[in-house]
Amino acid sequence: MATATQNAPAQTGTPQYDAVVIGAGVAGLYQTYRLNEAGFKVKSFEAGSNVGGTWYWNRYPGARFDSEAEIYQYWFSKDMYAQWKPTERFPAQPETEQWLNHVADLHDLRKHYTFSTRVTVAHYDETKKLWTISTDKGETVTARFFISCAGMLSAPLENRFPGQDTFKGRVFHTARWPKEAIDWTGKTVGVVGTGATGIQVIQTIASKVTKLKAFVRTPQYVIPMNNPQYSEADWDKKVEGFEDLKKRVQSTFSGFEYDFANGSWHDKTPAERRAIYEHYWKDGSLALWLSAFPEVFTDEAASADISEFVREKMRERLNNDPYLCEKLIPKPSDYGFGTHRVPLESKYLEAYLRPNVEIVDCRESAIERVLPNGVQMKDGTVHEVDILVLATGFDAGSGALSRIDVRGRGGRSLKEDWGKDIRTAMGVGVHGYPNLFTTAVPLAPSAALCNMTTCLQQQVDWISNCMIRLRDKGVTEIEPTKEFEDAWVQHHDEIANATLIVKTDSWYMGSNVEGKPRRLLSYCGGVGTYRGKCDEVAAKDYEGFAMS
Ligand code: NA7
Repeated sequence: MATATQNAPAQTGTPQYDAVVIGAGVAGLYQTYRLNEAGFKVKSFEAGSNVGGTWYWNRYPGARFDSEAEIYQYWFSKDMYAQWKPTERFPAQPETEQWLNHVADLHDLRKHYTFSTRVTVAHYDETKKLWTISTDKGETVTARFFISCAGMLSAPLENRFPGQDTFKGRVFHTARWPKEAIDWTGKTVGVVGTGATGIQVIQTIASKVTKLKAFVRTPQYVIPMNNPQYSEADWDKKVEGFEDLKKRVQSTFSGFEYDFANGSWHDKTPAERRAIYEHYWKDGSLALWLSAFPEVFTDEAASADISEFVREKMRERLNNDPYLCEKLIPKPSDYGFGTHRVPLESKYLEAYLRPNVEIVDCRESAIERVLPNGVQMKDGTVHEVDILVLATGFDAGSGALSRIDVRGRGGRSLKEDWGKDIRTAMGVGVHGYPNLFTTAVPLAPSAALCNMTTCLQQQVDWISNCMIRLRDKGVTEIEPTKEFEDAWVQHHDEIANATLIVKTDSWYMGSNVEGKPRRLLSYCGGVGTYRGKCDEVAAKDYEGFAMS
């Protein structure tokens, strides 16, 4: 089969590769697989020493996903789906990392990769119509297309506090967790952050450490995870539903199996609403958030109602202890349930009932700096700790690419462009950056609000099919037009601004990173709608994209 490289007209320069892919996570592995299957010459780089992406880096205690194992899947091979049998409804990090290793082995994907190598520079040459890509190991390669599968939550906010380098004990960001086991015995451990990650850490290590100091700033609405074991027979039943499930996740609001199915919140009586909440609560999944009522995302009254339901459940679990309830339950004035990421947890709240767990309220007094022996607050209080865990999150969506020196037309810098305003064309490209394809960047569902495997595969398929089409047409350059990108941004903003999410500070809005332009990262029109729009562009031979 002829490759795009072989088809390239001489005046465009002949790159070494048809495509360079960054990342060996869920998206990068699949992108590498698809391009190789289609006969493209592909070179992939991964900063980690092995495959796994998120599941390679986030090996902190308690790490597991909140998507059911039957949908956190690749859909291109039923045999592969049948072969790898998850042991739980929500498997933990080691099992997911093993699964991605299995996928890489099965399809012999490692041969395309250079591991332990970070892409640091990617410059587009307008004359030759190719990208020159350099790494931190000194390698430089050229490729017609540059494809980022670098992840939406892969740029950790590590250096959060002054004085961190003076700390005498060990300090870990959760996304840079060491491979060796940590000995917690006899240790006082500080955990900063109570997002989905901090919650998993706290609930897991509370019983192992001598003392745990949880630095809490914004309390969370949480849902207890129902995580039954899966037997082989359970899995075989799931395999029977493979085709239906594959179709279903492509059309739901969030790429999960469940979808809004209860009509309007307004049409229900308080008792009916309550029964629906209770039903989903028992399910112990994200269904309460992503399928109870759509108005949870848009309507103040619905939001207040479901938020109070969750608060009530949380109060019960905290034995109605006034101090704990005050510190750990969001107030109506804080934000509404589901306007930022809802974590599933396992006895997280109960961890605070233990005598060895202490809350440090960062709203009363903020963290000022890290000292050699602990953490100093603004009011001068010092909390001595032996180990400091930073569950402080990520520069989400745009961070991974912004940390690379990406230059498009006329040497324009993506970091500078996104530093002013985060814009993309459907999340698969950026005007001004020809032959750049993106996954898991802002303005697509894969930037945040989606079952990631569903949304990443859809983008990879779109990109791969587009490249095949370009090859067939003998086209060497593609770029979203400014008009198309502007229209997409406007469409995205219209939907985003109709939600309550834009009123809440969190990484969904980029507000966790100082100076980051505020915009809802995730496209919120629904996964099915997004897919339809992407398909429509492809069906119209990539309308909105200039080709030459
Ligand atoms: P998140 O959800 O961004 O959480 C970060 C946490 O760190 C959050 O509780 C922050 O409080 C806290 N934080 C950050 N800076 C500080 C300072 N200076 N002082 C006190 N507390 C601080 O990141 P996660 O890793 O938990 O989750 C990211 C996603 O990964 C998650 O949503 C899943 O999709 C998987 P704040 O809320 O800003 O007050």
